[in-house]
Amino acid sequence: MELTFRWYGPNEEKITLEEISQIPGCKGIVGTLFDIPAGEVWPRERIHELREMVEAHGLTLKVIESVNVSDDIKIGTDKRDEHIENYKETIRNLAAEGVKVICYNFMPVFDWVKSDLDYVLPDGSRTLAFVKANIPDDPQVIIDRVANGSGDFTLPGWEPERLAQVRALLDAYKDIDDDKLRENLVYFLEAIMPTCEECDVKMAIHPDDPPYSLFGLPRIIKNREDLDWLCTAVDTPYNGITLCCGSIAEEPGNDIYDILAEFTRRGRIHFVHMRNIKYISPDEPGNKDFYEAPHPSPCGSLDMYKMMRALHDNGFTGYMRPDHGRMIWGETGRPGYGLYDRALGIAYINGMWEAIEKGA
Ligand code: CS2
Ligand code: MN
Repeated sequence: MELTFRWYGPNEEKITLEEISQIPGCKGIVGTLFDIPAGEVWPRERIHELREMVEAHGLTLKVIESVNVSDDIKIGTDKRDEHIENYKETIRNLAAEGVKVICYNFMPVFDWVKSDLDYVLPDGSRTLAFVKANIPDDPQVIIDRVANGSGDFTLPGWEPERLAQVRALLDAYKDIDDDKLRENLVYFLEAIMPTCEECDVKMAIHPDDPPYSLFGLPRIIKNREDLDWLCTAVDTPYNGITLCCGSIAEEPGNDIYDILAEFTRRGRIHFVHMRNIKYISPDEPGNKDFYEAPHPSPCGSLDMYKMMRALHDNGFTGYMRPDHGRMIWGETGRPGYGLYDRALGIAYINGMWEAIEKGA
């Protein structure tokens, strides 16, 4: 298991690589080239530059999050083959610079959705939350809210250029149901798998966040059945999963521990987002509201030890990162992606892994 930390790049971050390199136990950066639009090639020189920057701080660049898949590929327009060729070129360029895992998602229009980016906990810390009653029926309202609530930062998947076209995009998806989206995912994966095998780069899909439909859009990576379908439909270890514990557990009906165990055993989990969430009204039937809790088990609804054991006991050898953190100690910045609380998350995960390994 190798611990990593997500970093958006020098122009997007106020967190420095030096600060990250000082987090004990953190081995690598989960990097990105944030400015390249989905569908275009990531130039080798740009990747090389990023890698040199990262390695100069004693860190590795083995995981990318994300190489976004264009809506043309998700919808299956006549531009998709061109975008797929570009994606393959990006895979080759990444492989040439030593990258091993590519995280991506297949969510239409939006990446993750939360109702609150600044949900205040009793201790004064601020976190991300999903409260159904605060999700408007009209997605435009939430777009405006994200645009106004994320400070100077752009959130992944919520880039202003994309959101400006959101109406047109929602329209373009009107004939895409779950089956059609599945068909398009398989088309994409089958097209790129030979390149992944040749380059030894593993694809790792991020589950839908939240793992149920919003705004009437299709959702296909929500639960155990969906993950099983994915692995079976394109049956090679290069077609794998980013197991985002928080996202999967946002549906309380999902057994996150069993899912971790099964897909680790099947050799399909290449990257893990380790996160705790706290259900806000667990006693109310059907209520799935939650906030993103500090990583330790007692702070949230998930048993972090049980999740880590499920990975360890089934032979997990991939990459892991703490997931979103709260804003604490006066820090401001990109919601979910501050330095301090995520660093606490890494320290906790690291300690737990050492104890499990030595106790085994
Ligand atoms: C991430 C996702 O910030 C986050 O919530 O978990 O944005 C994730 O990076 C993408 O869905 C992966 O493609
Ligand atoms: Mn995640």
